Amino acid sequence: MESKNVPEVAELLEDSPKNWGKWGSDDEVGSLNYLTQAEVLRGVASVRSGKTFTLQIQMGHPKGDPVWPGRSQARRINVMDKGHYMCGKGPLFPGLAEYADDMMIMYLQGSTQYDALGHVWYDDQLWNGYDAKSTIGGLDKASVLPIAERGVVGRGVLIDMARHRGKDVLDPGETFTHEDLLAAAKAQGVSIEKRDILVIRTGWIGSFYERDQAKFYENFVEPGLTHSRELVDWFHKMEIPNLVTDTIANEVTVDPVSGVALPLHNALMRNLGVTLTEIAQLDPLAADCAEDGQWSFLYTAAPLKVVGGSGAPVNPVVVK
Ligand code: UVW
Repeated sequence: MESKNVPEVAELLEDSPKNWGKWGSDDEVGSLNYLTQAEVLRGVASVRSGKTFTLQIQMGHPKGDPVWPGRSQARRINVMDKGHYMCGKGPLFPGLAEYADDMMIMYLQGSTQYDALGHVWYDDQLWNGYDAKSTIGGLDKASVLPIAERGVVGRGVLIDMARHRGKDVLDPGETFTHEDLLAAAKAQGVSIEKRDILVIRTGWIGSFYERDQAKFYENFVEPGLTHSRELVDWFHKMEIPNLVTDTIANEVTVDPVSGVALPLHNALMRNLGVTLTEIAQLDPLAADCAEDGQWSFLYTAAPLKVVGGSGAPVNPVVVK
């Protein structure tokens, strides 16, 4: 992805704002600190009907699972089932109860997931200034564990960019900005409020199951937010704690202006401590929001407690 004219991410983000030190020199959850008890209650106050939605994609879907190119899909392996008993290999318990057992091999970013704040960095420093060497052999600092221990609860707001543009799914590489989000919110009749968990639908992950897989990964570039200083300042000013999207990487894969890959992972996650949630399934939630006109809700999530993990799977639950 590198080319002679592409600046280094450090150069692109030279004056970009940082929240390092804001919550202490040992902080590992960043902008989740904005989700105080008052924010939890603001989320609870948005509940109207009691309808619930889960946002994880299926693991081991018959059509495959969408993953970042180069990662392999999660593999579930049966290690015990009726077949073992049928050929005399099942353990004989007193009372003769039988059981099934299985294991899974997967990338921790290989399903709907939270990125640890230390997942991506530049200039040898992670979130809060931690040394990038602390990632060697497992993340000693800013792993997914503190996010998992804390949990994420607040008011979520869904912005349906695909619907706003009159499409089922945005095009590969199609970009949008915070101004577009605000225009879509206005059209939906909802406001993006300070400290909202920002959930953005592009239709991309849902389309994975309808497309030929080779085509999905061909010249891989997703639709998504694109970097600008104004956008980063907006996230900073709005104190957005968590960005959730139905794409694999939360932003347009390669920024079309600078040519830098994944600049928002650095500008938002490394520098501001915004947690990123990727590969969410948002189509059923979006369809319901379009029907009842309610685009805000209580959002709750807690990734798995993986010690030293650079990310972990999650099944967020939304209550409307
Ligand atoms: C990469 O690590 C490249 O992306 P993601 O944050 O989507 O897992």
